[in-house]
Amino acid sequence: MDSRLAKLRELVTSYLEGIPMLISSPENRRYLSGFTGSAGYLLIGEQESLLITDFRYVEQASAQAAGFRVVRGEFPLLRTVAEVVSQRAWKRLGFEDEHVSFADYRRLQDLLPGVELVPGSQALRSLRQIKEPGELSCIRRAARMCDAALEAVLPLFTPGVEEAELAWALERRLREAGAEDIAFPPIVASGPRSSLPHGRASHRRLQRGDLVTVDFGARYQGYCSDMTRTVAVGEVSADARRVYEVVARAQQAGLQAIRAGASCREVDAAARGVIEEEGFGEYFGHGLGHGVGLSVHEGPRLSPHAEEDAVLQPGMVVTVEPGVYLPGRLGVRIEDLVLVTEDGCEIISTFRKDLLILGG
Ligand SMILES: [Mn+2]
Repeated sequence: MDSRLAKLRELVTSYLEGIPMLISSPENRRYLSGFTGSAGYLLIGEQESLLITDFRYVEQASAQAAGFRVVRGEFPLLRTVAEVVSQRAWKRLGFEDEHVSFADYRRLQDLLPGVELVPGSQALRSLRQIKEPGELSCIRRAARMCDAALEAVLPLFTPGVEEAELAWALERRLREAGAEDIAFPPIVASGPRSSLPHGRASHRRLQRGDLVTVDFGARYQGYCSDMTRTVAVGEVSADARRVYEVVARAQQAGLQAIRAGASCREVDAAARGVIEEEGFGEYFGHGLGHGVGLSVHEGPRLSPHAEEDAVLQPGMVVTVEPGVYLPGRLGVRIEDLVLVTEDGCEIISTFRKDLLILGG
């Protein structure tokens, strides 16, 4: 954790002029301290690192957060945070403005009348983007669980099976393979519902001629995986095949555009261009991808709206997931998890991407 704290201090020095930082989001808290409990704050100054948590977590925090002084706080924990800040006579305090609720912000203001609260989320944006080897092995492991789970449930893709049954079968396989949790509730969207980019599994039963989009992920030691495949139940229409072919080509173009130094906007444009040329541009209404780590959606994002100067760096893990969604008719999305390398990318998801015709 020492190198991570050093990275944080560097970010704080360059953006926040060295002021102490209050960390409240569970992902950053875990990333910086190793503490996995559900409640706690980190206070990181130039000289010391404190972890403030409540009775339930004091023992666990002391074991997990090497290098942190654990302070047992009382409810509400922000009162203890304020006491610590006051004792040190800090005049400014950075905080995660994109995570702290308005109510907690007001509470902090009340408890620390003379202290200037400085928004810090922007400064922390790049903190977790480049993955360390240990993080990568967790992500790879979570991704392998997805590959294996989908392979195992393929026989269930037959007419009459409910989307919800498929979702549960996937979830169960992930847990049996050692996932501590699912990364998010699986998306299983079949037939006309496949035009819903985030269609949660429903009680709709598969029918012959359906496209079925499944988007799911595992969590292993805090780290997420994320993969989407679209498969066919029996023969599908020529339109469906055409859309599948366009999305597959767009996905390939996106993968080929990825390398260290590539602009996040340009990678998105590489895939989007293929879809636009085929006349489906207006049916691809989301970004091409996003970073994945302790959070299933984190930076960097691959999107037309990415920061203009955002570029990929070796060690980033991102998804590449173009889609085309024709309302009320059909949808296709294909998503891989990839690791950015110096001269390209390594595709972490290994499940095949040709159109699978199942249950026929
Ligand atoms: Mn995704």
